[in-house]
Amino acid sequence: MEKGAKLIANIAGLLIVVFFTTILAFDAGKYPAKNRFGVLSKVVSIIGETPSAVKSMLFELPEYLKATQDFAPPINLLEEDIYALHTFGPTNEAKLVNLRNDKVIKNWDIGEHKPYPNARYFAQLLPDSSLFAYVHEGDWAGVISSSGEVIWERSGDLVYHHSAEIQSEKIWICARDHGYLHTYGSATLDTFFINESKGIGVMDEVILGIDLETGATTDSISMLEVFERNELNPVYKSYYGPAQGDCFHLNDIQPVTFTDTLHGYEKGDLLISNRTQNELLHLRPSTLEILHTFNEGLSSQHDVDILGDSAIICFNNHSPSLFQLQFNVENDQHEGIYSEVAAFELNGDRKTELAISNKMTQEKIYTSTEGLQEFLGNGYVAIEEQNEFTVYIFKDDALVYKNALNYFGKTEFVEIPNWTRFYRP
Ligand SMILES: [Ca+2]
Repeated sequence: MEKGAKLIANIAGLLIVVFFTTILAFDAGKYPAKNRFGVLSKVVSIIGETPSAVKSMLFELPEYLKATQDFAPPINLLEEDIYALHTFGPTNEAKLVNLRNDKVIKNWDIGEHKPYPNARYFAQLLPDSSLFAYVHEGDWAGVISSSGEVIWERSGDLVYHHSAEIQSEKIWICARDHGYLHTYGSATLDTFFINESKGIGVMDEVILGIDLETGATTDSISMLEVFERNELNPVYKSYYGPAQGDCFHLNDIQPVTFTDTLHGYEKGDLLISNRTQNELLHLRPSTLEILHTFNEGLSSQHDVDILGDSAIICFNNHSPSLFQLQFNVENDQHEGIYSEVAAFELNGDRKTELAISNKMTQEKIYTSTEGLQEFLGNGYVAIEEQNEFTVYIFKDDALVYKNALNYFGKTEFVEIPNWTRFYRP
């Protein structure tokens, strides 16, 4: 091959590799970590080290942006201030905004910690107006003060993902370690034994507690250990089978805020959203005992919350299959199944449908990944429909806000929401 032709072939090859590694990076929010995809990982690593100016040329239109013109005109009938903490953006910022009037209340610079160019950040506002933040599927987490000072940060330990929930001085976060991530997605995962049955390669997950003041680990609970302690086999139990080793896939860890001896709940127990198993677990961290399970009608659920002290609720995505991509709700294949807020009694029985679920069906709200609900009091409920880039707020079951978020300076685009936190000031 002539030199010129060879050069063109090499450039074309590189572009193809860039294309596919980028696609892999966006697959369900999982990124190609070091060695995860061998040679491909090395290329991604090199791209990750290129100057930001070059990256901005390569990723001018990241997949986590959509054109504003593709959205219907927003609805905003809010009569009260509702704040949203919005985190994703090419500028690595978190912004607390007042949705009623679009006013930016506060801004934090999170810094560049993304493992791939369009990675999403997650943030939680702390009581002293500082910000806990981490990068989804990356290894950085930290607390940034209200004045922008980094109070603490940690990296290189575990990979953090999905939600994190505050329990007074600590925060619970879904995590996994680098070792498992190296082989995740591969056909040759490590084999090990659990409950004296041979598993087929299971990626462990960690229920991680972090001290919000210092960043130190307070709790590190292995899901494999939890399953072993309760004589459960994650592969056998998984609706999807081995699911490429992703047999748990934690989506949310919600601390129990009340004690109810009649139903066996103690303050400090945890509710675990265990996606691949399509169930919620009521776990006592001190004994690793699973006290209740909640699973009727659940499919790929995400955010689990407690409503008052008598109902367990969760955002039930109703995704028809584990790796099903988002598809148009108007498509015949969709069969009229939408996401909902599923509610359970404390003993695990399914409760009567909540009014909000009927509203979600009316609005045809459906997201195959992520998704959350927030009951804000005074009749307000916020819903995040991540795959459609849309945030809804209902007031006494009437839709009073529907919009895509754009606070990063490019009005032609809206950004994907990522566990947007909502507050009523
Ligand atoms: Ca939650």
